[in-house]
Amino acid sequence: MRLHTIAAIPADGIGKEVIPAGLAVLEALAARQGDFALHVTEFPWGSDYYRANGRMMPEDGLDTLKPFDAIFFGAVGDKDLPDDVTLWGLRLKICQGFDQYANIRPTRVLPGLTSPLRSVSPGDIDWVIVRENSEGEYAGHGGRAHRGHPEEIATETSIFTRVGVTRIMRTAFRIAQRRPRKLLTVVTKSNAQRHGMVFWDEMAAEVAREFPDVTWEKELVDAMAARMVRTPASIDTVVATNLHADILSDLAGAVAGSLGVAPTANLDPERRHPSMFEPIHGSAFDIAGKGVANPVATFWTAAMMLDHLGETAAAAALMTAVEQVCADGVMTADVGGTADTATVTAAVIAAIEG
Ligand code: GGG
Repeated sequence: MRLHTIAAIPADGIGKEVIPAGLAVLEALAARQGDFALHVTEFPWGSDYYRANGRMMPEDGLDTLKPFDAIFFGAVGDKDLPDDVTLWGLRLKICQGFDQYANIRPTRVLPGLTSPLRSVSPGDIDWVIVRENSEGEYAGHGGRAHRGHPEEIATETSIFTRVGVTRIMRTAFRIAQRRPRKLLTVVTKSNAQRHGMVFWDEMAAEVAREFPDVTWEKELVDAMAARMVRTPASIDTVVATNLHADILSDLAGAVAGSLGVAPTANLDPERRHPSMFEPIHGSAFDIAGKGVANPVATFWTAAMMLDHLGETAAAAALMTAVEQVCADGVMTADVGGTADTATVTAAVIAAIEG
């Protein structure tokens, strides 16, 4: 019996609803497969923890998480706390603390779902967006001066390093290389941002020499947004900076039906630290506590976590069950259904148990 240790951090808002749903599905899957087990430890960190302790996670939180095989994360964000406090205090602290520099965001239109774009047929979208997850616009560099005065200034400095850019390029080229079309689009804004973004283009060209079997192209981020809507079938694997890929992947989720189905993996590809798996969506406090959140993004995220842990058969079985339930029309309101979180979860568990 293979044993995997999982740190579960539901955190805020609908994270507290979708992570228990994901854990229930994982438990059913492990019981069904019979050859692996998950040992889950839950951590009550996030905005409620902040209200009680003045911080989003304990000071030694990263040391606590380090021995785990993977982290299963919900969402961060609270209507009464500043977003930058909650984001930097938990999600970014873990991503940057464990150097999870590769954020992988697959997009497909799942069976039974429809894209809001009338021109899109389900097979048109099969993308993987690779988000640089450790530096760039999220480097945290900048400052404020002359607060409250007419001459007040604020700076936010993007930092791109040779190590940071080449390693994300290599990750993206490797992913593109494993996919049938072997096509990588490198997204920048190098016409306007003539230092960091031109550096990205140069690093792409340099790393591309290691992958002669991969076709690659450059695209400006604004043109890429239009292309995702107008000619989605022309896209396969995409690599972009922390901020650009964050924006493009929200668009991708919406184009594929809903952010409620979009998964993500924050990987340390060298496996020096645990990687973290989470739905792309945030805490969605407008629907939190109502039991109506779409758990599909979390189930897909759980499948990515299983893949990472080497449980590829279980990951495939989970995606088959999710696709069957979506095709049967058991869906939440964000994708046109009437089911609640518990109903979708029960249907996926039933499909797993066959
Ligand atoms: N599960 C993803 C999540 O909680 N995201 C919250 C958020 O505000 N993210 C902003 C970002 O990652 O750029």
